[in-house]
Amino acid sequence: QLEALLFDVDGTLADTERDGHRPAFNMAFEAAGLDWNWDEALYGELLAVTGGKERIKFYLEKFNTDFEKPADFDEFVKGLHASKTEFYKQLMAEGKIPLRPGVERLINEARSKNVRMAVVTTTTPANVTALLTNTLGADSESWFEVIAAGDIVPAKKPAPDIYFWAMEKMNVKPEECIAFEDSDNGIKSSAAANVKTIITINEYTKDDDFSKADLVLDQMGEPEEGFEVLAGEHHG
Ligand code: XBP
Ligand code: MG
Repeated sequence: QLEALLFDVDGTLADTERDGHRPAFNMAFEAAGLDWNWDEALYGELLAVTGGKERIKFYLEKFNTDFEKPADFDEFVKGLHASKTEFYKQLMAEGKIPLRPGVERLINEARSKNVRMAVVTTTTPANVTALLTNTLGADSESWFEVIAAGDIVPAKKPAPDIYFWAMEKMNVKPEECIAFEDSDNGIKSSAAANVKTIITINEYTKDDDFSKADLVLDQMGEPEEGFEVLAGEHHG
């Protein structure tokens, strides 16, 4: 019995990484007087680590080892990341990042059939609010019973913790849910939580390993829109 749809955000609901998060990070770096610049290729490598603060630290460990860390390094990263969130919200308010094809239809159908919904993401809660309100409307956050996001659990995806947290809040079992994800870290997280997962790939994730997915699609749009089943079965 299907009870709930569990939605990842970045890459799944919208293509937020390349034109949303990435430029917002760069704007925050510039505002802080840092000469760091994350181009699209580098950002693809940085996506190996989820969470913005974690990603900044990963960048310094792996790609910018010459940078002299300030004594209050954690606070420094926190501040930089808070600034990035402000820039990200601005970008969302400009409305340049639309939902991916089929997402709005799916959400509306779930609502009309009283299928419960939740957001399960590693991104900052304010980013979820910004995306939803600027695409689906001011009250759309309330359509989601639970918004599991950001630092709610310390171990972010690929750990299953955020899925377990959301399902516990909703009092649902994994077998009563379907997860929607777009990435390697996403499927690792949902699969480890034993939730059946539908993947919609994107430019950054198209070569990821989705062997644990139940269905791999290029998008959630209707067949007329160029719908293509890449793996798994498509019923009707
Ligand atoms: C997205 C992420 C996040 C965002 C940045 O994961 O990995 O880190 O890139 O968001 P998901 P913050 O697809 O699971 O949502 O800077 O707010 O952490
Ligand atoms: Mg994602």
